[in-house]
Amino acid sequence: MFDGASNFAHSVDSVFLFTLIVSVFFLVLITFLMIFFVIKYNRKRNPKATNIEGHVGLEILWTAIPTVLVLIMFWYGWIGYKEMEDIPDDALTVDVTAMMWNWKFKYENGRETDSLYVPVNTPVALNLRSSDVNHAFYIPAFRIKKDVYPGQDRKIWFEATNEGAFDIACAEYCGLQHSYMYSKIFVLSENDFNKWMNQEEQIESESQDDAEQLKTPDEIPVAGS
Ligand SMILES: [Cu+2]
Repeated sequence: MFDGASNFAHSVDSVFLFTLIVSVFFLVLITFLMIFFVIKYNRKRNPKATNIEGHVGLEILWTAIPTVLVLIMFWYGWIGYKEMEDIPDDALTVDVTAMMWNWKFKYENGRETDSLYVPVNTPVALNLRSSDVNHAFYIPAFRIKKDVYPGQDRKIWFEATNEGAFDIACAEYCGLQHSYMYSKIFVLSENDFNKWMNQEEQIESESQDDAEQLKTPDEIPVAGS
């Protein structure tokens, strides 16, 4: 579960884990107290009802503790959010276009691909736009997600910390084939990335081979049939 591969993974996972632990703790505590009091104050043991007045100390305590806990959740969530909004000036920029039902990536040198290629340990900024309906750009392993709307440019950034291939998904229902709107992000070493960028023609033909291979009938997912 905690195998994130970007600079945001640690902070997002920490807030998630903290929230989960607090929630489970109170779920168990409150369930236990409920059952305990139902048994303790049942009709057989307490045939005559009594009116219990409040307890100021207790009320302050059970107001103060949850308030502090949610403020801690808010604070760390806010710090993480600020970091995500604060795009480094030297980031490599890629234009991302969402459409029914795939993603297009356009690099600074004009090159276009269906999968996203980025160098490891380098800040990458994505300009997100949609050419039709609402989508959401989502890389689960990087813990980043942002809605993409037509007519509005939005930005997101990350720094990949591990080389490898990770899923890109659309996280906003955008029509019949929404569930097939997957792509891949390939995180390469800086050297490999530069080679990839400069060896345009060779890679283009490679990716054409890939595309042709994918077109064998049994590899095409059949939608809704
Ligand atoms: Cu979509």
